[in-house]
Amino acid sequence: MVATPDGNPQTHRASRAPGPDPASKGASTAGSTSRLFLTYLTVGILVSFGIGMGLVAAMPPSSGRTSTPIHYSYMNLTISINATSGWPQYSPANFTVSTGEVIFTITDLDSPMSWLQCPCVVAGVNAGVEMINGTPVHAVPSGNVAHSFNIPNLGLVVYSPGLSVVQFTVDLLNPGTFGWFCIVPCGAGENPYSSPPMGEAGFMAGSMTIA
Ligand SMILES: [Cu+2]
Repeated sequence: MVATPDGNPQTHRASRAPGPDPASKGASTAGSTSRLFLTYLTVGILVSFGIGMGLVAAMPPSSGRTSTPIHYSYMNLTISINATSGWPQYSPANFTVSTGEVIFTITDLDSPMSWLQCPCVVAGVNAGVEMINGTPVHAVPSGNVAHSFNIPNLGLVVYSPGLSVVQFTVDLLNPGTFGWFCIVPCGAGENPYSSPPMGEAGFMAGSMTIA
């Protein structure tokens, strides 16, 4: 095998394809950089436009409606004093609501009661507020909290002041049966935390079925 005159193919190739001379290199690099920039800019604009049109096609602008609940309904609960036992009682205690957005109204006819240890923060309802006699609140004043309506498995917590009307809205999307109860110490016995109607089914506890 005979060696080539310089014996180095790489050097050979390099000498056959010389790079731009140092004087023109700056201008040429700037030129190709700006061409590259324009290419990227053009591609970027085209891609953005394409994505934009795609989004418009996929999500046509709604005709004035901001949210579109599938279905909404009402559920009315009343807290009154049971004539026989003298205990405060939710009615109905066991009920069924439709899936979708449900607007609850609790009409509390029981007398006002102070519960200063009350956590009293509303949770699990739309916008995080309940309406007390038409006024939206995130936390219920503890000086007058007669009862509550809690569904732990839905993260739902609302409080009902005495002699008031409470309203709240929840999105109940999944069917099922959920237990509810009142956590406000409304027991009629010596210990209001443990005596009936606290925890008493049909009075301060029950079940809500979503169907
Ligand atoms: Cu209660």
